[in-house]
Amino acid sequence: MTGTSASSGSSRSYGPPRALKAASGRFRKGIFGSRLPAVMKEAYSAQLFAFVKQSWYDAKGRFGVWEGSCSCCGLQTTDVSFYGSWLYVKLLPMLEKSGLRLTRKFQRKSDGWIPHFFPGTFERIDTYHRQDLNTQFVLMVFRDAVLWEDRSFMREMWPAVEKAVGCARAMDRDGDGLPEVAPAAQTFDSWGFKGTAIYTATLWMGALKAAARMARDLGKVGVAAGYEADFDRARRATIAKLWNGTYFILAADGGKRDPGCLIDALAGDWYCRLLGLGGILPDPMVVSHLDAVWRLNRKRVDRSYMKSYETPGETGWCYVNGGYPDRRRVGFQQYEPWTGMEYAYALQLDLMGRRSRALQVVRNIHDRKDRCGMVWNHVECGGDYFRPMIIGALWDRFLSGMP
Ligand SMILES: [Ca+2]
Repeated sequence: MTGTSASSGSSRSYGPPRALKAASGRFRKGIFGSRLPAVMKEAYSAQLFAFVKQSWYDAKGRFGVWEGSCSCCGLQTTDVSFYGSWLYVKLLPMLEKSGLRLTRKFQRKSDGWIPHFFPGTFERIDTYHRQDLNTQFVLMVFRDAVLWEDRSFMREMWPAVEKAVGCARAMDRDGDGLPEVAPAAQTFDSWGFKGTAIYTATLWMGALKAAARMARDLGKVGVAAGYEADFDRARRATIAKLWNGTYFILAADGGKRDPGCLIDALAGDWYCRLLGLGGILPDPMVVSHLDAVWRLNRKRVDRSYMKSYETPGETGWCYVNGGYPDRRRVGFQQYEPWTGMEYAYALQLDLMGRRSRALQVVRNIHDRKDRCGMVWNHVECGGDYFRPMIIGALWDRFLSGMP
């Protein structure tokens, strides 16, 4: 098979056709010949299909994945790559490395802020300064160094990690050890969290835990101790401000508490668990939160009001981004589901020993997309969206036989 370089227009050989066909056959057999549930095979291969369509590798070796089809948003969007890059981080480490190095190259010099995305070119970045990017970058660097057992990559990226942590810390304006969030300045960009938000709080704690481990591994004992003290303080403040006895509420702003139950509230927690760092919050609280999501966020698709991400003919169960005990609706990004977040929820369930529920979530997504003919094209901001590629992490857990 020969391919054509999009950037140069030249024809380039990717190896003998027969060898490529045989390798592709083995790869396919590895998926469909496995003993995993059929729905997992379908769901995983569907995202591989989207990945092939959506990835961009140029003649200079720069790599990125479109956030959505039809050139939606940008390439290698940090807050979406945080999820989607799990699909290829083990399969294609050099591509993942290239993506993170490119992101580091455009880190803001004055304060260490990590860029949001590349707007259809690798020559520049957009100017959307979201608050989750710095902590997500730190967690991705740690993940890649751990998965590849690559101390030199960790060392290479360390200065950028230290600056990103400093940038996130500066967002704590009331001195409680947790960054405050500006409305719409995180991945739920049309849903304005206010004050201390659980999503950014767990990302901050996860980043501190990962950065502390990297500092220890690199012999920076004093830096590690500082991060560990910051982590303990942030953890105490999170539980004091955001735990309601059953689940972690969406946000607290002064005396005002938003009781929303966010599907991926514990993003920093599952990242750390997956990478062998243990949880950042107590197991019973994490399990209780996941159970609350099951009660409050599990809904039947209702196209009378779910209009942004659903397709005609889509029916069945979904897990919306935000649930409320009084069933209020505060915005479309709250009362509708994103499949990438639903897969992240399935992953957390599996990490906490709820495999049958994890599989049920995957099956619910697959069944409702099957009914509307969108198994291979999940829509968030544009089709063939990057975020659902997180299913690669769940696939790896199922494949390795982890309980
Ligand atoms: Ca604070």
